[in-house]
Amino acid sequence: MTTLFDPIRIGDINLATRLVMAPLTRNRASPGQVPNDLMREYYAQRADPASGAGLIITEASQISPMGQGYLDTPGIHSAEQVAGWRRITDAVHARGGRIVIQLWHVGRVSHVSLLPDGQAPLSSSARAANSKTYIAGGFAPCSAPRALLVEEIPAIVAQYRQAALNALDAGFDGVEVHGANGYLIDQFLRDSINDRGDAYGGSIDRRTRLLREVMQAVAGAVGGGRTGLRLSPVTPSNDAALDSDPQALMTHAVAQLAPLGLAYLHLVEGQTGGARDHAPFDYAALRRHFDGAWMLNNGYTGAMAEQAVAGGAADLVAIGRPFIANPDLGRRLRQGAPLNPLDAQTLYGGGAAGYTDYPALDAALA
Ligand code: 8OZ
Repeated sequence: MTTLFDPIRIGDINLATRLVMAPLTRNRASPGQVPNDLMREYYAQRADPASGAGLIITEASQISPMGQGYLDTPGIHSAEQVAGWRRITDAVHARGGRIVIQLWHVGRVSHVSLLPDGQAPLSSSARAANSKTYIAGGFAPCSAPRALLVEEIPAIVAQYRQAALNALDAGFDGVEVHGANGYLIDQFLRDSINDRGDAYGGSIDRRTRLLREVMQAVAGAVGGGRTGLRLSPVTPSNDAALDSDPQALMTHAVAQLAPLGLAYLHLVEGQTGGARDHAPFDYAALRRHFDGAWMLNNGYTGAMAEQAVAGGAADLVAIGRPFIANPDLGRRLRQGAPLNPLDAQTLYGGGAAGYTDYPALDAALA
């Protein structure tokens, strides 16, 4: 029987365990959206597969200045950002860990104060997200977007490609494209948001075209075996209303990616950070269209994760919030040790408090 703590090879990446640290936005990058030494300490604390994660997926990181939607999130588009990430990947690898970066374009989930020259956010349509983002001074309603012109789309795809190349320069083991949670790619996928009449809107095949072009570009640049994808078929995050047929949409999206030989697919089941049964969706049926490693996420306890791997529902399980409060979550799950509680006040922004000061078991014993 396979356990959560057995090794696995996903694409070209060897992992010591199947316990994954999910991508978690923490808003602690330095000016210029540059990853810093505090972030390095945070990731390094969680990197040793014997005590932490078999794979770390970084916090979502914007591929371009227009891809940013929240204050102080890191980027992967400037030389300074690549240098900052290099120090982090070196620290993770020194502890025997593996780390991929989540490539992010927020689309309409942004605010003019965060964007170059106060531009309007970009999306598939001009429909505004009835949602909030986090800017200097606190939460603010998302700004009204403008629909990307069809001739602007190749440049967006090229930004994903360049970001993936930058990620390899920064020493990452691979990349995960963020296709979930109502951000740009999801804004093209769903007919609740995408009202385009061109080659990127209308039929399922056209709404999945941006995703397909992005995945082809990224996998073409760094190899399918170093490329993953996160999808959230039914999440309502960021005012992403349900698609009229999520099962058909996701099936087509995933089936069309088969030639790329992706390392893994990462599925958020239900409402991200909320109800796992938020809306009906058959994740096991979707899996039948994918040959790579199958990663599940959302609200997993250690017991649920062990059951999912042992029972074959998942090859890997990504756990988010418990990894914030427990740098040694892997060791705690193996030992059945109690978990530190999460301080929700220190999730977004700030310094070491609630970030790098959660105690490990050995520190608690000492
Ligand atoms: C929480 C706060 C800000 C961003 C996501 C990147 O939902 C996020 C995110 C989560 O995927």
